[in-house]
Amino acid sequence: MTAESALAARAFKKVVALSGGVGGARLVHGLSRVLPPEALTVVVNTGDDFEHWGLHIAPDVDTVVYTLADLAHVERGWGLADESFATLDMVRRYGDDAWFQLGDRDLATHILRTRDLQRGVPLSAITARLAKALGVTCTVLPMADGPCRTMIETEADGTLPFQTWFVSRRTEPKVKRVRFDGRPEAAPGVLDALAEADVIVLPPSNPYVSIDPILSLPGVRDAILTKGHARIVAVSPIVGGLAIKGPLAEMIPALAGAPASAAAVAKHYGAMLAGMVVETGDEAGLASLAPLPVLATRTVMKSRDDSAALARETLAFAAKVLR
Ligand code: FO1
Repeated sequence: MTAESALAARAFKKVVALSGGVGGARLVHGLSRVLPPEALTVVVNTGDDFEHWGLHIAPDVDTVVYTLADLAHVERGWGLADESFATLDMVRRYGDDAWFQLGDRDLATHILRTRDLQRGVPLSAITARLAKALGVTCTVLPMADGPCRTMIETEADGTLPFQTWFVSRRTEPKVKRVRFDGRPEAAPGVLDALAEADVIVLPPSNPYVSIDPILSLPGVRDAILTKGHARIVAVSPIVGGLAIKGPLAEMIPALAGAPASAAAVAKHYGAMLAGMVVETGDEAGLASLAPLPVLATRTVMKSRDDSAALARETLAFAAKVLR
């Protein structure tokens, strides 16, 4: 750690990260290694949540919690590392729906979450209990306790629930529009954390289906603008015109009418941005958005050390631009 980045980590008493699944979880893991637990709050997208086999699945919440607990399957990007699929095999034997792969150990999470939801416990309280049991020490908040479902309006196949489009249809139907069904209140703690944050980090998550659901909740944009100056530092999920994982590179031309680039992502967030972290080589396109401060560095996170290095650099950059 350079003296500068160590100082930056200490400069911030309150850091909030908004996160989707794998890309978000990786940077959040890095932030959790650089910041003391009381300084980090992660607000996680629940637009991907859905019911499957009668269970409430919260894929991004689980990806973030498993990653923070060092239990995640790193290459796959979802589920647990030490996993088996005997239940899924049996479901297949019955000739039933096996398009969404729930692992045997992962099922424990969904069973307990569903049981407690049926008893009236809010998703945020359930998440806090499960995360604590797995040894997670920072605060992980699902964005809302009530449903806000990401729906994908496609060119040729009508409107599909997110997981149907993403997993069952492999993101093949071309996207025309993304909408969110439901506008619940933000979960307890979300608006206060955002209003009080010294810096809000947007990790390399998909803006349309991972971050926008969070921004769509009542009061979230106002909480982000509370201090009267931009406090968001975003890490670009587009590297060299491609998405590291997922369908974002095809979604940007379809939804923004522009080639996939870090600049297109920066434009999407607009005036909320205080700075943008991009892969070295991608900074050229951002010149047109000057005076937006840009840090060009290595953003691809292949290891936990990469995640921690990017977290440190992002915080050091944020300390400079928010000074
Ligand atoms: N993604 C897939 O592509 N195929 C799957 O079978 C699958 C199962 C799965 C089970 C639990 C879980 O928490 C996530 C799972 N995911 C799967 C990932 C998930 O659908 C998406 O990656 C996120 O919703 C997007 O962030």
